[in-house]
Amino acid sequence: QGSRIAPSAAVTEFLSRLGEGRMLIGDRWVAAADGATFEVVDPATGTVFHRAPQATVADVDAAVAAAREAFENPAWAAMTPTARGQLLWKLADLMEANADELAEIESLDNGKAKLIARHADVAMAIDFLRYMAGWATKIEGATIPVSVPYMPGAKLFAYTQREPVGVVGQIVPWNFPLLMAAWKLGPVLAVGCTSVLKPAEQTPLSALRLGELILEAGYPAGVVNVVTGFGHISGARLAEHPDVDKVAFTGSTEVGKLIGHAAMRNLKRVSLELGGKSPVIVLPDADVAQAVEGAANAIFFNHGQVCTAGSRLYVHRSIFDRVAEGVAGAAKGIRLGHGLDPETQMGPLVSEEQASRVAGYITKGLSEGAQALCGGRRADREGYFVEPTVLVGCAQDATVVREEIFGPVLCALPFDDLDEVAAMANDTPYGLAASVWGTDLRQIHRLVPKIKAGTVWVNAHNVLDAALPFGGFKQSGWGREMGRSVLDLYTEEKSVCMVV
Ligand code: TXE
Repeated sequence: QGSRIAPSAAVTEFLSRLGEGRMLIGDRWVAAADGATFEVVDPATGTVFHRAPQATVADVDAAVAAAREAFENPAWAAMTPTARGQLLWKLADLMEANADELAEIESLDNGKAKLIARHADVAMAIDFLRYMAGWATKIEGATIPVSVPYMPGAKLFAYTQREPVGVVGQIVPWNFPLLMAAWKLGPVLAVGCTSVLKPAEQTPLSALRLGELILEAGYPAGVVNVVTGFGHISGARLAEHPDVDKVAFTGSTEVGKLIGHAAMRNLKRVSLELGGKSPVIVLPDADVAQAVEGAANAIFFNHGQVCTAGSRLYVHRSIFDRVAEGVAGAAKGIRLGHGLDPETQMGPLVSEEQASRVAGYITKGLSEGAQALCGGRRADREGYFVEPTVLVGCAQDATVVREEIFGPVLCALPFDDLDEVAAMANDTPYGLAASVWGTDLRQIHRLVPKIKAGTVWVNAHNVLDAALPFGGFKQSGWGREMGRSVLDLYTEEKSVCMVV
């Protein structure tokens, strides 16, 4: 077991290059201004294997200054769209050449299985950057016919153009550290903004490795800066910084509201991708085997640490027991283990805090009257493992049905008709995603428009594509990432009107 989970030579070298705490400001790898560091922990064992710089307000200020300088540097500001696209493609190629190492770093830092990190996180990050590389040359405006009543006879020519919004502060979470960094940096690099990226304190490493690859690709100094540190210090400074033009955040709704407030003080642009409590709705005519497998993946993928996790399962009463027991059966078969062990299907949760939080929710659910069809506790082993859990018998207003748990915990509830399930699905402050499982297209088409969510999947869950806009209704967020829509978040539209 021991040798199978030892880090590779490439990862060991990367960690020793970083040494005792280095982060990227401009093109320099620097320690925090006061030399402070924080622990980077392997969540499968609880051991500290690295220390990262704990950025201070002064460090964030230095990174923002570097980003501002880069934004104005002709080497970046005057780079042609074609060259920006080529550079982004080159970065994606470098990530592909180092994909195995990136996946291993992600697995060590976050706990997820390396195989999944390679084929989901890293592969999707590369795919997204290539998709965004294509947009670099397609950021267009429009010509608009205009006629002004108080200028009779005037000949006017008007058009719009899109310009990069400027210096962007980007704060990302720990559940998909590299992929979230790529979602944030892709549009920055396509449209010509610059970034100060702050990875989550639980998972700083893949963003630092990405920083190395960004310099290797040939980006001018300061186009991307990576500051590692705590949310309430470096994250909060980024959100309020007067010289940051836009803040982009993925994380909890609670922190999203703080960031929104801070951004509003200077009327900064802000985009927020926040929490969810996504419903999985199984109609009476669904293919039961398919729905069971789909519902299990919807909640257990990435250990339930997914903003779109299908954490509420609503099943038509006629097939409720078969589906709920089916998902519990699937959960019992999941092999827990260290992310670097090739046999592992589910790793630990990211931190002790997250594991005890999730276990606390399970205890609360059971005390509020739920029964566990499987799991129901922390796994009896070292590290931050929680057993995949299926709860039944929960009331619609139970805490476990209402709050985002962000762990492998599913609440299954029965329903009787479409209007009832639509109301139950929408009975949440969140509105990120939902899935509907069934074969009767008329019923599905009736249900989809009733669901208040940014994404609705049919006979699938968690299918994300670079070309599909992604974001939340209600308290799940503000703005749409990915697809063509993300360009609007990173550009200002300028109207130009001339008398000819
Ligand atoms: O998230 P935070 P946490 C949810 C999920 C989870 C809960 C807590 O329910 O259980 O949040 O996780 C930075 N100003 N999600 O506490 O705090 C922080 O450093 C500026 C859902 O880890 O939101 C990190 O980089 N930044 C979610 C990032 O915010 C601040 C993914 C996310 O951390 C800050 C993660 C502040 N005051 C958690 N405080 C999703 N929707 O995908 C923290 N940060």
